[in-house]
Amino acid sequence: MSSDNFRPLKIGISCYPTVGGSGVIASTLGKELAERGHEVHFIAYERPFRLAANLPRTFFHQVTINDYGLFKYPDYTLPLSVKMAEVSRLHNLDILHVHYAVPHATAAILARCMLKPEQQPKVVTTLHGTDTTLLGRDPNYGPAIAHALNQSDAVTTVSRFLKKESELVLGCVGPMQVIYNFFEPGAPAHTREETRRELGVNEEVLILHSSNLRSVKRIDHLLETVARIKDKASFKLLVLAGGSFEPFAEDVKRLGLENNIIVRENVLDIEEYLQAADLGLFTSESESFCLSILEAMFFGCPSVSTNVGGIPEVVEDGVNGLLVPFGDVENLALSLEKLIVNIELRIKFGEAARRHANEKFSAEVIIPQYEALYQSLVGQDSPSCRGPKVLSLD
Ligand code: GMT
Repeated sequence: MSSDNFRPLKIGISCYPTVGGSGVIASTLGKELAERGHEVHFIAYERPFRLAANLPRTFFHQVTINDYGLFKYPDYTLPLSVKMAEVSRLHNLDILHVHYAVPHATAAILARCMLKPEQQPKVVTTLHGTDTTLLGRDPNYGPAIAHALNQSDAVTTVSRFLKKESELVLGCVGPMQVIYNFFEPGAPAHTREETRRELGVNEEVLILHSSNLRSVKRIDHLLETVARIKDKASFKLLVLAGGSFEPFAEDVKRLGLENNIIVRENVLDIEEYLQAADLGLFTSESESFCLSILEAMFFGCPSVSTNVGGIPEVVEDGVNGLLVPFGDVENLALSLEKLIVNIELRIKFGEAARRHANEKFSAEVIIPQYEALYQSLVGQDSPSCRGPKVLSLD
């Protein structure tokens, strides 16, 4: 806001509002943009879970999905596109920034086609991961995703890995810019000691895993890894679950981990737990970035993780964390044991992790990259949907 040539923009943001990294990034981005003086309009079927109410210059527009009983599967893409067009027209949006291609990018392109040329916002699509690595490979989705990316005014990816992967999977879909994920930690309401007490943790090393527990996170490997730690009295594993942990209860029993595992489901105040953790553990088989690792780094908590996807762009192996080939549960456990017993090394990695996170992945570093992209698009022509074929909503 302080810069002389600052131009406030009107920005629409669409994302999945439930627990998940892409929704977290989209809502934090919106909040940060609003704090910098832009007007931000969220468009989704629910208020994004990490978006507080009554933030200045921030608005939420709910998409209503009607289940008329006519169809076997209710449709979200069409009401979403109509709401996007309506918000763009009523609020004069400069930018419509959609997070996770399916179905947001397709809906945005459709919305743009419903508007007169002078009402059309620039469409920015951010790819987050499985929208390319999984759905992009599905012949029932791939062509629609490629079309929406081609028609977007700009496409960003959250890592170099995801950019390469998207080019490989979707072919020539125009230039993509890497803009890394970021985190802006809030201040915890309790002290580290208070949170550890609440968790029942004393001298043990507190290992943290936070995820939506989907199959790609390989919770089977996570549990197998900690089961291989020889000194069971040396650690507790805290699972911050974006969903129910119940399906894994049997495995916990089978592996004799009942006294080692603490579960908290759908927590909103993650900072409380991040500050209490000593080590992170992530066993994913694929990950475009892994926001959870970054969140822990901001609290000086280094991770032991599988060396997959974009993770090596976040963690420097042997500097601020340890990377192990996917599936190697024995070496994951040995790496944990090394950092459990060697407190100095753990602290050294933790400090390096905090420094690296602040230097490379803070809001202060990343938000200006999005602002610069938006400003570069405003005033340019969009790929298509110009001319007389436009249907007016007036
Ligand atoms: O693609 C997914 O699995 C879901 C997606 C999400 O919406 O949380 O996660 C992806 O986006 C996050 C935020 O950019 C990344 O931190 C995750 O690594 C990524 N997940 C995968 O690539 C599996």
